[in-house]
Amino acid sequence: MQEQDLERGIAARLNSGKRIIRQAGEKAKEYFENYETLEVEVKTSRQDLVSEADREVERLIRAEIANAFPLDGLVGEEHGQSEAESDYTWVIDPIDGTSSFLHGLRSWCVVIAVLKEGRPVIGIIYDPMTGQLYHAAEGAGAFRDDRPISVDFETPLSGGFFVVGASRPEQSRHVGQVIEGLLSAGGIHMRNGSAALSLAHVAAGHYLGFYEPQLSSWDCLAGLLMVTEAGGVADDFLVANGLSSRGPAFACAPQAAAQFRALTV
Ligand code: 2AM
Ligand code: CA
Repeated sequence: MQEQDLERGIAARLNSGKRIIRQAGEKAKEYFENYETLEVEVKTSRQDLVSEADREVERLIRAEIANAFPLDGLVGEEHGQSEAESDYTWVIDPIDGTSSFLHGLRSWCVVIAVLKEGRPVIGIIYDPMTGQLYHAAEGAGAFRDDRPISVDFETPLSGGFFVVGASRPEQSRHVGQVIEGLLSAGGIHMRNGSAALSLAHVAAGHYLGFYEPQLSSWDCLAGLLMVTEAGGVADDFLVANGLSSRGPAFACAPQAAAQFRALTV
């Protein structure tokens, strides 16, 4: 299927989502330029941070969506959930990679996923520091700046770059074992602090795979769809977890998926 063949409701939300995410990204970038002046609050742990930037950028995204699609539902990391009166629900993370952002590192992004009748149909990830916009629509492929992207179909696990993320101390043993197995098998471990940006980079063929044992839906739904649409293998996060519960996220290029999966269980 081509993008021009998408059904009207999905095409309209993809167009608006791309406009809204750029606007949100520019606002977030203004905050980032003065990140040292932001007051940082600790949420569930010292690894789970938030600032005015996250809250205000989410407000902007919510206001734009409510204006364009007033009946759609909305779930966001910072301001909770509003129920849908249409078939569509938007799942947003104003800043994914907040820890990177608040430490002055450039690996963070804005994330939007859209569900239709509970199924992810759109994923949009915007990297304001490079101006690159990644998007995918169910059945229509994955794109960076409107040009098609695909996973790396060539590299075996050995020699490939893999992201293994972790944010909680109780996962340390498990994550240590996954990284040890990966390194022993000749894989290379990398991490940039943003699950969504990492998944976009799997979809674009930079990283071969991604695994994190506990993520929220807003961190990973857009990126998991993007990897699938780019020819990769990815978990169906919502089958195993609800929209508001945490769970594992796995995505990989097909030729390395079984071997990488075996290292994560
Ligand atoms: P965030 O920046 O939106 O919080 C990095 O390992 C990934 O984990 C990021 O996508 C980050 O999203 C997320 N993350 C950070 N703290 C977390 C926590 N306490 N629980 C679950 N995910 C978390
Ligand atoms: Ca966030």
